[in-house]
Amino acid sequence: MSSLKETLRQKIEEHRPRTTRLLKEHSDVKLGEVTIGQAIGGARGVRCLVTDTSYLDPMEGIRFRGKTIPETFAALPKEPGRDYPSVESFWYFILTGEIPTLEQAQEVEADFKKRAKVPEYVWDVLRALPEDSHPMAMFSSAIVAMQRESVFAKAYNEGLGKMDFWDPTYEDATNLLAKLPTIGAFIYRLKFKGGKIIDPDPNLDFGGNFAHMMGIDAPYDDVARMYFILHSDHESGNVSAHTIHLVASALSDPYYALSAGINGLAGPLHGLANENVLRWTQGFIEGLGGKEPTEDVIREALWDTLNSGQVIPGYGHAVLRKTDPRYMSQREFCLKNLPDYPLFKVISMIYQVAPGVLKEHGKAANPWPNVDAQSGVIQWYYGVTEYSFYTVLFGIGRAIGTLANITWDRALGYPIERPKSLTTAMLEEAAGIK
Ligand code: HAX
Repeated sequence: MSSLKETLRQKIEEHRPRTTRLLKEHSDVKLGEVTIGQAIGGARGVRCLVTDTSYLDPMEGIRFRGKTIPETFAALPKEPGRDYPSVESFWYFILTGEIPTLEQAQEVEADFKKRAKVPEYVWDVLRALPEDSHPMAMFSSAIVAMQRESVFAKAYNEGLGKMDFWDPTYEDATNLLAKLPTIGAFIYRLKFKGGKIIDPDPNLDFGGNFAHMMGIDAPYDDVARMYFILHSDHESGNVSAHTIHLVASALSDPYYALSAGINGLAGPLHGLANENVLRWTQGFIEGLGGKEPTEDVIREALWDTLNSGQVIPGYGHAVLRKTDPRYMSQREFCLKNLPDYPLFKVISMIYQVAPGVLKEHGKAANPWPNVDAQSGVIQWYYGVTEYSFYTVLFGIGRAIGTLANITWDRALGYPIERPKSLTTAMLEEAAGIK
Protein backbone atom coordinates (compact mmCIF):
# COMPACT_ATOMS: atom_id res chain seq x y z
CA MET A 1 0.00 0.00 0.00
CA SER A 2 1.30 3.49 -0.82
CA SER A 3 2.61 5.62 2.03
CA LEU A 4 -0.14 8.20 1.37
CA LYS A 5 -2.91 5.64 1.66
CA GLU A 6 -1.32 4.04 4.72
CA THR A 7 -0.93 7.45 6.42
CA LEU A 8 -4.54 8.23 5.55
CA ARG A 9 -5.69 4.92 7.04
CA GLN A 10 -3.87 5.69 10.31
CA LYS A 11 -5.35 9.20 10.43
CA ILE A 12 -8.85 7.79 9.93
CA GLU A 13 -8.39 5.28 12.77
CA GLU A 14 -7.14 8.08 15.07
CA HIS A 15 -9.97 10.43 14.11
CA ARG A 16 -12.99 8.14 14.31
CA PRO A 17 -13.22 7.98 18.15
CA ARG A 18 -13.34 11.80 18.30
CA THR A 19 -16.45 11.90 16.11
CA THR A 20 -18.04 8.99 17.96
CA ARG A 21 -17.46 10.71 21.31
CA LEU A 22 -18.94 14.02 20.16
CA LEU A 23 -22.05 12.25 18.95
CA LYS A 24 -22.43 10.02 22.01
CA GLU A 25 -21.57 12.40 24.81
CA HIS A 26 -22.14 15.92 23.51
CA SER A 27 -24.90 15.62 20.98
CA ASP A 28 -27.13 18.11 22.81
CA VAL A 29 -24.59 20.91 23.07
CA LYS A 30 -26.03 23.96 21.33
CA LEU A 31 -23.94 25.46 18.54
CA GLY A 32 -26.32 28.39 18.25
CA GLU A 33 -29.92 29.08 17.41
CA VAL A 34 -30.95 29.31 13.81
CA THR A 35 -32.89 32.52 13.23
CA ILE A 36 -35.57 33.26 10.70
CA GLY A 37 -33.02 35.42 8.91
CA GLN A 38 -30.66 32.49 8.64
CA ALA A 39 -33.39 30.07 7.57
CA ILE A 40 -34.47 32.35 4.73
CA GLY A 41 -31.07 33.85 4.11
CA GLY A 42 -29.21 30.85 2.76
CA ALA A 43 -28.23 29.44 6.19
CA ARG A 44 -25.60 32.20 6.48
CA GLY A 45 -23.46 31.63 9.55
CA VAL A 46 -25.30 28.49 10.70
CA ARG A 47 -22.70 26.21 12.28
CA CYS A 48 -23.82 22.85 11.00
CA LEU A 49 -21.00 21.43 8.88
CA VAL A 50 -17.78 19.73 9.91
CA THR A 51 -14.78 20.10 7.60
CA ASP A 52 -11.26 19.23 8.66
CA THR A 53 -9.47 19.92 5.37
CA SER A 54 -9.73 23.69 5.73
CA TYR A 55 -11.25 26.48 7.83
CA LEU A 56 -12.29 29.96 6.73
CA ASP A 57 -11.97 32.78 9.24
CA PRO A 58 -13.85 35.97 8.26
CA MET A 59 -10.85 38.19 9.04
CA GLU A 60 -7.88 35.95 8.46
CA GLY A 61 -9.12 33.98 5.46
CA ILE A 62 -8.44 30.39 4.58
CA ARG A 63 -6.24 27.92 6.42
CA PHE A 64 -5.55 24.57 4.81
CA ARG A 65 -5.18 21.94 7.54
CA GLY A 66 -4.29 24.74 9.96
CA LYS A 67 -1.83 26.51 7.67
CA THR A 68 -2.27 29.88 5.97
CA ILE A 69 -1.57 30.15 2.24
CA PRO A 70 2.04 31.41 2.67
CA GLU A 71 2.68 28.78 5.37
CA THR A 72 1.35 26.06 3.07
CA PHE A 73 3.50 27.13 0.14
CA ALA A 74 6.55 27.39 2.40
CA ALA A 75 6.05 24.06 4.16
CA LEU A 76 5.44 21.75 1.20
CA PRO A 77 8.51 20.28 -0.54
CA LYS A 78 9.48 21.75 -3.91
CA GLU A 79 11.40 20.25 -6.81
CA PRO A 80 14.60 22.16 -7.66
CA GLY A 81 13.94 25.15 -9.93
CA ARG A 82 10.28 25.49 -8.98
CA ASP A 83 8.74 28.30 -6.92
CA TYR A 84 5.62 26.32 -6.00
CA PRO A 85 5.00 22.84 -4.59
CA SER A 86 3.35 20.16 -6.68
CA VAL A 87 -0.40 19.54 -6.55
CA GLU A 88 0.49 15.97 -5.64
CA SER A 89 2.31 17.10 -2.48
CA PHE A 90 -0.70 19.26 -1.59
CA TRP A 91 -3.04 16.28 -2.13
CA TYR A 92 -1.00 14.34 0.42
CA PHE A 93 -1.19 17.26 2.83
CA ILE A 94 -4.91 18.03 2.45
CA LEU A 95 -5.82 14.36 2.83
CA THR A 96 -3.71 13.63 5.90
CA GLY A 97 -2.73 16.97 7.47
CA GLU A 98 0.92 15.87 7.22
CA ILE A 99 3.64 17.55 5.19
CA PRO A 100 5.03 14.89 2.87
CA THR A 101 8.73 14.47 2.19
CA LEU A 102 9.82 15.12 -1.39
CA GLU A 103 10.04 11.36 -1.81
CA GLN A 104 6.47 10.83 -0.62
CA ALA A 105 5.28 13.61 -2.96
CA GLN A 106 7.08 11.91 -5.83
CA GLU A 107 5.39 8.64 -4.93
CA VAL A 108 2.01 10.36 -5.28
CA GLU A 109 3.18 11.81 -8.61
CA ALA A 110 4.01 8.32 -9.86
CA ASP A 111 0.63 7.06 -8.66
CA PHE A 112 -1.22 9.91 -10.43
CA LYS A 113 0.62 9.11 -13.67
CA LYS A 114 -0.67 5.54 -13.55
CA ARG A 115 -4.23 6.79 -13.10
CA ALA A 116 -4.15 9.71 -15.56
CA LYS A 117 -5.32 8.08 -18.79
CA VAL A 118 -8.75 9.37 -19.76
CA PRO A 119 -11.09 6.82 -21.39
CA GLU A 120 -11.46 7.45 -25.15
CA TYR A 121 -15.27 7.75 -24.93
CA VAL A 122 -14.85 10.99 -22.93
CA TRP A 123 -13.38 12.65 -26.04
CA ASP A 124 -16.35 11.39 -28.07
CA VAL A 125 -18.75 12.87 -25.51
CA LEU A 126 -16.98 16.25 -25.61
CA ARG A 127 -16.79 16.32 -29.40
CA ALA A 128 -20.51 15.47 -29.63
CA LEU A 129 -21.55 18.53 -27.61
CA PRO A 130 -22.72 21.62 -29.54
CA GLU A 131 -19.85 23.99 -30.40
CA ASP A 132 -21.26 26.79 -28.29
CA SER A 133 -21.46 24.64 -25.12
CA HIS A 134 -19.95 26.45 -22.16
CA PRO A 135 -16.60 24.98 -21.02
CA MET A 136 -18.15 24.31 -17.59
CA ALA A 137 -20.98 22.28 -19.14
CA MET A 138 -18.31 20.35 -21.08
CA PHE A 139 -16.26 19.80 -17.93
CA SER A 140 -19.23 18.59 -15.90
CA SER A 141 -20.37 16.29 -18.75
CA ALA A 142 -16.90 14.74 -19.07
CA ILE A 143 -16.80 13.98 -15.34
CA VAL A 144 -20.25 12.44 -15.11
CA ALA A 145 -19.67 10.46 -18.31
CA MET A 146 -16.91 8.58 -16.45
CA GLN A 147 -19.26 7.47 -13.66
CA ARG A 148 -19.18 3.92 -15.05
CA GLU A 149 -15.54 3.77 -13.88
CA SER A 150 -16.53 4.22 -10.22
CA VAL A 151 -14.82 1.76 -7.89
CA PHE A 152 -17.10 2.93 -5.06
CA ALA A 153 -20.33 2.19 -6.96
CA LYS A 154 -19.10 -1.30 -7.80
CA ALA A 155 -17.91 -2.05 -4.27
CA TYR A 156 -21.17 -0.75 -2.82
CA ASN A 157 -23.20 -3.02 -5.08
CA GLU A 158 -21.06 -5.93 -3.98
CA GLY A 159 -22.01 -5.26 -0.35
CA LEU A 160 -18.98 -3.41 1.05
CA GLY A 161 -19.34 -2.51 4.75
CA LYS A 162 -19.88 1.13 5.76
CA MET A 163 -16.58 1.52 7.62
CA ASP A 164 -14.72 0.60 4.43
CA PHE A 165 -16.51 3.10 2.19
CA TRP A 166 -13.60 5.52 2.40
CA ASP A 167 -11.25 3.15 0.57
CA PRO A 168 -13.05 3.00 -2.83
CA THR A 169 -13.96 6.69 -2.37
CA TYR A 170 -10.24 7.41 -2.09
CA GLU A 171 -9.62 5.30 -5.21
CA ASP A 172 -12.32 7.18 -7.18
CA ALA A 173 -11.10 10.53 -5.88
CA THR A 174 -7.51 9.83 -6.94
CA ASN A 175 -8.48 8.32 -10.29
CA LEU A 176 -10.68 11.32 -11.03
CA LEU A 177 -8.25 13.98 -9.87
CA ALA A 178 -5.37 12.52 -11.89
CA LYS A 179 -7.46 12.86 -15.07
CA LEU A 180 -8.68 16.44 -14.61
CA PRO A 181 -5.68 18.31 -16.12
CA THR A 182 -5.97 16.26 -19.32
CA ILE A 183 -9.73 16.84 -19.51
CA GLY A 184 -9.39 20.58 -18.81
CA ALA A 185 -6.65 21.09 -21.39
CA PHE A 186 -8.58 19.00 -23.95
CA ILE A 187 -11.66 21.23 -23.51
CA TYR A 188 -9.48 24.34 -23.97
CA ARG A 189 -7.76 23.09 -27.13
CA LEU A 190 -10.97 21.62 -28.60
CA LYS A 191 -12.94 24.80 -28.09
CA PHE A 192 -10.36 27.52 -28.58
CA LYS A 193 -7.39 26.07 -30.50
CA GLY A 194 -9.13 24.50 -33.48
CA GLY A 195 -9.18 21.05 -31.86
CA LYS A 196 -5.39 20.71 -32.03
CA ILE A 197 -4.90 18.47 -29.01
CA ILE A 198 -1.50 18.08 -27.32
CA ASP A 199 -0.93 14.61 -25.88
CA PRO A 200 0.07 14.38 -22.19
CA ASP A 201 3.74 13.95 -21.31
CA PRO A 202 4.03 11.00 -18.90
CA ASN A 203 7.16 12.51 -17.32
CA LEU A 204 5.47 15.63 -15.99
CA ASP A 205 3.63 16.34 -12.75
CA PHE A 206 0.01 17.56 -12.48
CA GLY A 207 0.81 21.26 -13.01
CA GLY A 208 3.61 20.69 -15.51
CA ASN A 209 1.55 18.39 -17.65
CA PHE A 210 -1.39 20.79 -17.60
CA ALA A 211 0.82 23.64 -18.86
CA HIS A 212 2.29 21.32 -21.52
CA MET A 213 -1.16 20.20 -22.76
CA MET A 214 -2.41 23.80 -22.78
CA GLY A 215 0.56 24.56 -25.05
CA ILE A 216 2.01 27.23 -22.73
CA ASP A 217 5.67 27.47 -21.74
CA ALA A 218 7.22 27.92 -18.28
CA PRO A 219 6.55 29.48 -15.86
CA TYR A 220 2.90 28.57 -16.62
CA ASP A 221 3.56 25.18 -15.00
CA ASP A 222 4.28 26.94 -11.69
CA VAL A 223 1.34 29.29 -12.26
CA ALA A 224 -0.88 26.21 -12.67
CA ARG A 225 0.45 24.66 -9.43
CA MET A 226 -0.15 27.91 -7.54
CA TYR A 227 -3.60 28.40 -9.07
CA PHE A 228 -4.87 24.88 -8.37
CA ILE A 229 -3.66 24.89 -4.76
CA LEU A 230 -5.07 28.38 -4.07
CA HIS A 231 -8.52 27.35 -5.35
CA SER A 232 -8.55 23.90 -3.76
CA ASP A 233 -10.61 24.36 -0.63
CA HIS A 234 -12.64 27.00 1.24
CA GLU A 235 -14.23 24.85 3.96
CA SER A 236 -17.44 23.16 2.88
CA GLY A 237 -20.14 25.82 3.18
CA ASN A 238 -19.56 27.36 -0.26
CA VAL A 239 -21.84 26.22 -3.07
CA SER A 240 -19.44 23.91 -4.94
CA ALA A 241 -17.95 22.23 -1.88
CA HIS A 242 -21.30 21.95 -0.15
CA THR A 243 -22.94 20.45 -3.23
CA ILE A 244 -20.20 17.86 -3.51
CA HIS A 245 -20.55 16.99 0.18
CA LEU A 246 -24.37 16.90 -0.10
CA VAL A 247 -24.52 14.73 -3.21
CA ALA A 248 -21.88 12.37 -1.82
CA SER A 249 -23.90 12.08 1.40
CA ALA A 250 -26.53 10.13 -0.57
CA LEU A 251 -23.64 7.73 -1.32
CA SER A 252 -23.61 8.96 -4.91
CA ASP A 253 -20.05 8.23 -6.00
CA PRO A 254 -17.36 10.93 -6.46
CA TYR A 255 -18.05 11.21 -10.22
CA TYR A 256 -21.68 12.19 -9.61
CA ALA A 257 -20.73 14.39 -6.68
CA LEU A 258 -17.93 16.33 -8.40
CA SER A 259 -19.95 16.85 -11.56
CA ALA A 260 -22.78 18.31 -9.45
CA GLY A 261 -20.39 20.61 -7.60
CA ILE A 262 -18.93 21.84 -10.88
CA ASN A 263 -22.46 22.86 -11.92
CA GLY A 264 -22.70 24.94 -8.74
CA LEU A 265 -19.30 26.48 -9.35
CA ALA A 266 -20.60 27.62 -12.76
CA GLY A 267 -22.92 30.18 -11.11
CA PRO A 268 -22.03 33.89 -11.52
CA LEU A 269 -22.26 34.50 -7.76
CA HIS A 270 -19.65 31.75 -7.24
CA GLY A 271 -16.85 30.51 -9.54
CA LEU A 272 -18.11 32.13 -12.73
CA ALA A 273 -17.22 35.48 -11.16
CA ASN A 274 -13.66 35.05 -12.52
CA GLU A 275 -15.06 34.99 -16.08
CA ASN A 276 -17.28 37.97 -15.33
CA VAL A 277 -14.43 40.02 -13.88
CA LEU A 278 -12.59 39.79 -17.19
CA ARG A 279 -15.78 40.37 -19.21
CA TRP A 280 -16.48 43.51 -17.15
CA THR A 281 -12.88 44.74 -17.32
CA GLN A 282 -12.48 44.13 -21.05
CA GLY A 283 -15.84 45.84 -21.70
CA PHE A 284 -14.66 48.76 -19.64
CA ILE A 285 -11.31 48.99 -21.49
CA GLU A 286 -13.04 48.82 -24.89
CA GLY A 287 -15.43 51.58 -23.77
CA LEU A 288 -12.43 53.85 -23.13
CA GLY A 289 -11.71 53.85 -26.88
CA GLY A 290 -7.93 53.92 -26.34
CA LYS A 291 -7.96 56.54 -23.55
CA GLU A 292 -5.98 55.88 -20.35
CA PRO A 293 -8.17 54.69 -17.48
CA THR A 294 -8.46 56.97 -14.47
CA GLU A 295 -9.91 56.34 -11.03
CA ASP A 296 -12.80 58.71 -11.82
CA VAL A 297 -13.75 56.82 -14.97
CA ILE A 298 -13.55 53.50 -13.11
CA ARG A 299 -15.76 54.90 -10.32
CA GLU A 300 -18.34 55.99 -12.89
CA ALA A 301 -18.32 52.56 -14.60
CA LEU A 302 -18.74 50.78 -11.25
CA TRP A 303 -21.71 52.99 -10.36
CA ASP A 304 -23.25 52.29 -13.80
CA THR A 305 -23.02 48.57 -13.03
CA LEU A 306 -24.60 48.98 -9.59
CA ASN A 307 -27.30 51.35 -10.86
CA SER A 308 -28.28 48.84 -13.52
CA GLY A 309 -28.94 46.34 -10.70
CA GLN A 310 -25.90 44.14 -11.32
CA VAL A 311 -23.23 43.08 -8.88
CA ILE A 312 -19.59 44.10 -9.18
CA PRO A 313 -17.98 40.76 -9.98
CA GLY A 314 -15.01 39.73 -7.86
CA TYR A 315 -16.08 41.83 -4.86
CA GLY A 316 -17.93 40.76 -1.72
CA HIS A 317 -18.08 37.48 0.11
CA ALA A 318 -20.53 35.52 2.22
CA VAL A 319 -17.97 34.82 4.98
CA LEU A 320 -14.87 37.00 4.47
CA ARG A 321 -14.82 40.53 5.88
CA LYS A 322 -11.47 41.65 4.48
CA THR A 323 -9.49 41.31 1.26
CA ASP A 324 -9.31 37.62 0.38
CA PRO A 325 -5.78 36.30 1.06
CA ARG A 326 -6.13 34.31 -2.20
CA TYR A 327 -6.48 37.71 -3.91
CA MET A 328 -3.43 39.00 -2.08
CA SER A 329 -1.37 35.94 -2.92
CA GLN A 330 -2.12 36.39 -6.64
CA ARG A 331 -1.57 40.14 -6.39
CA GLU A 332 1.88 39.49 -4.94
CA PHE A 333 2.57 37.13 -7.83
CA CYS A 334 1.59 39.92 -10.26
CA LEU A 335 3.69 42.53 -8.44
CA LYS A 336 6.69 40.22 -8.76
CA ASN A 337 6.16 38.90 -12.28
CA LEU A 338 4.05 41.41 -14.22
CA PRO A 339 4.08 44.73 -12.32
CA ASP A 340 3.78 46.91 -15.43
CA TYR A 341 1.27 44.82 -17.35
CA PRO A 342 -1.53 47.22 -18.38
CA LEU A 343 -4.37 44.84 -17.45
CA PHE A 344 -2.85 44.35 -13.98
CA LYS A 345 -2.69 48.13 -13.60
CA VAL A 346 -6.43 48.42 -14.39
CA ILE A 347 -7.24 45.59 -11.95
CA SER A 348 -5.16 47.41 -9.31
CA MET A 349 -7.00 50.67 -9.97
CA ILE A 350 -10.34 48.90 -9.55
CA TYR A 351 -9.00 47.60 -6.20
CA GLN A 352 -8.32 51.21 -5.18
CA VAL A 353 -11.80 52.39 -6.12
CA ALA A 354 -14.35 49.54 -5.81
CA PRO A 355 -14.34 49.07 -2.00
CA GLY A 356 -15.17 52.78 -1.52
CA VAL A 357 -17.96 52.61 -4.10
CA LEU A 358 -19.44 49.50 -2.48
CA LYS A 359 -19.24 51.13 0.96
CA GLU A 360 -21.06 54.20 -0.33
CA HIS A 361 -23.62 51.96 -2.07
CA GLY A 362 -24.22 50.54 1.40
CA LYS A 363 -25.45 47.04 0.63
CA ALA A 364 -22.53 44.62 0.48
CA ALA A 365 -21.45 43.37 3.91
CA ASN A 366 -17.93 42.96 2.56
CA PRO A 367 -16.68 45.57 0.07
CA TRP A 368 -13.31 43.87 -0.46
CA PRO A 369 -12.14 41.77 -3.41
CA ASN A 370 -12.36 37.98 -3.44
CA VAL A 371 -10.17 35.44 -5.24
CA ASP A 372 -11.90 35.95 -8.59
CA ALA A 373 -11.00 39.64 -8.92
CA GLN A 374 -7.34 38.86 -9.51
CA SER A 375 -7.05 35.41 -11.09
CA GLY A 376 -8.03 36.25 -14.67
CA VAL A 377 -5.27 38.83 -15.17
CA ILE A 378 -2.61 36.16 -14.59
CA GLN A 379 -4.24 33.79 -17.08
CA TRP A 380 -4.57 36.61 -19.61
CA TYR A 381 -0.90 37.50 -19.24
CA TYR A 382 0.16 33.92 -20.04
CA GLY A 383 -2.06 33.83 -23.12
CA VAL A 384 -5.29 32.29 -21.83
CA THR A 385 -7.53 35.14 -22.94
CA GLU A 386 -10.63 32.99 -23.51
CA TYR A 387 -12.26 33.92 -20.23
CA SER A 388 -15.16 31.48 -20.45
CA PHE A 389 -12.50 28.85 -19.67
CA TYR A 390 -11.45 30.39 -16.35
CA THR A 391 -14.00 28.61 -14.17
CA VAL A 392 -12.75 25.23 -15.48
CA LEU A 393 -9.36 26.14 -14.01
CA PHE A 394 -11.11 26.92 -10.73
CA GLY A 395 -12.96 23.59 -10.97
CA ILE A 396 -9.78 21.55 -11.37
CA GLY A 397 -8.45 23.22 -8.22
CA ARG A 398 -11.69 22.90 -6.27
CA ALA A 399 -11.74 19.16 -6.95
CA ILE A 400 -8.63 18.70 -4.78
CA GLY A 401 -10.10 19.86 -1.47
CA THR A 402 -13.61 18.60 -2.04
CA LEU A 403 -12.55 15.10 -3.09
CA ALA A 404 -10.36 14.92 0.02
CA ASN A 405 -13.31 16.11 2.08
CA ILE A 406 -15.75 13.47 0.81
CA THR A 407 -13.14 10.75 1.36
CA TRP A 408 -13.19 11.84 5.02
CA ASP A 409 -17.01 12.07 5.00
CA ARG A 410 -17.10 8.37 4.17
CA ALA A 411 -14.30 7.56 6.62
CA LEU A 412 -16.25 9.10 9.49
CA GLY A 413 -19.57 7.66 8.36
CA TYR A 414 -21.38 10.99 8.07
CA PRO A 415 -25.03 10.36 7.25
CA ILE A 416 -27.16 11.55 4.37
CA GLU A 417 -27.63 15.33 4.72
CA ARG A 418 -31.18 16.37 5.35
CA PRO A 419 -31.83 19.72 7.05
CA LYS A 420 -35.38 20.42 8.16
CA SER A 421 -37.64 22.77 6.24
CA LEU A 422 -40.43 24.80 7.78
CA THR A 423 -43.27 26.57 6.06
CA THR A 424 -43.52 30.37 5.90
CA ALA A 425 -46.65 30.11 8.08
CA MET A 426 -44.61 28.33 10.75
CA LEU A 427 -42.05 31.12 10.69
CA GLU A 428 -44.87 33.67 11.05
CA GLU A 429 -46.24 31.72 13.97
CA ALA A 430 -42.80 31.58 15.61
CA ALA A 431 -42.50 35.33 15.07
CA GLY A 432 -45.88 35.89 16.71
CA ILE A 433 -47.32 37.54 13.63
CA LYS A 434 -49.99 35.02 12.73
N1 HAX B 1 -21.78 44.14 -5.97
C1 HAX B 1 -23.01 44.63 -5.73
N2 HAX B 1 -23.81 44.24 -4.72
C2 HAX B 1 -23.30 43.37 -3.87
C3 HAX B 1 -22.01 42.84 -4.01
C4 HAX B 1 -21.24 43.25 -5.12
N3 HAX B 1 -20.04 42.75 -5.36
N4 HAX B 1 -21.79 41.97 -2.99
C5 HAX B 1 -22.91 41.95 -2.24
N5 HAX B 1 -23.83 42.78 -2.78
C6 HAX B 1 -25.20 43.00 -2.35
C7 HAX B 1 -25.95 41.68 -2.43
O1 HAX B 1 -26.38 41.40 -3.76
C8 HAX B 1 -27.08 41.91 -1.47
O2 HAX B 1 -28.05 42.71 -2.13
P1 HAX B 1 -29.62 42.51 -1.84
O3 HAX B 1 -29.81 42.90 -0.40
O4 HAX B 1 -30.27 43.43 -2.80
O5 HAX B 1 -29.93 41.08 -2.08
C9 HAX B 1 -26.41 42.76 -0.40
O6 HAX B 1 -25.25 43.33 -0.99
C10 HAX B 1 -25.98 41.96 0.82
O7 HAX B 1 -25.19 40.87 0.39
P2 HAX B 1 -24.01 40.32 1.30
O8 HAX B 1 -24.60 39.84 2.57
O9 HAX B 1 -22.90 41.30 1.37
O10 HAX B 1 -23.45 39.12 0.41
P3 HAX B 1 -24.01 37.65 0.24
O11 HAX B 1 -23.41 36.82 1.31
O12 HAX B 1 -25.49 37.63 0.09
O13 HAX B 1 -23.39 37.27 -1.18
C11 HAX B 1 -21.69 37.19 -2.82
C12 HAX B 1 -22.02 37.04 -1.34
C13 HAX B 1 -20.26 36.72 -3.03
C14 HAX B 1 -22.64 36.29 -3.62
C15 HAX B 1 -21.85 38.67 -3.23
O14 HAX B 1 -20.91 39.45 -2.53
C16 HAX B 1 -21.68 38.89 -4.71
O15 HAX B 1 -22.66 38.74 -5.46
N6 HAX B 1 -20.46 39.26 -5.20
C17 HAX B 1 -20.18 39.43 -6.62
C18 HAX B 1 -20.03 38.09 -7.31
C19 HAX B 1 -18.74 37.43 -6.88
O16 HAX B 1 -17.66 38.01 -6.91
N7 HAX B 1 -18.83 36.14 -6.51
C20 HAX B 1 -17.65 35.34 -6.12
C21 HAX B 1 -17.54 35.18 -4.61
C22 HAX B 1 -16.34 34.35 -4.20
C23 HAX B 1 -16.51 32.97 -4.68
O17 HAX B 1 -17.38 32.21 -4.30
N8 HAX B 1 -15.72 32.61 -5.63
O18 HAX B 1 -15.97 31.51 -6.32
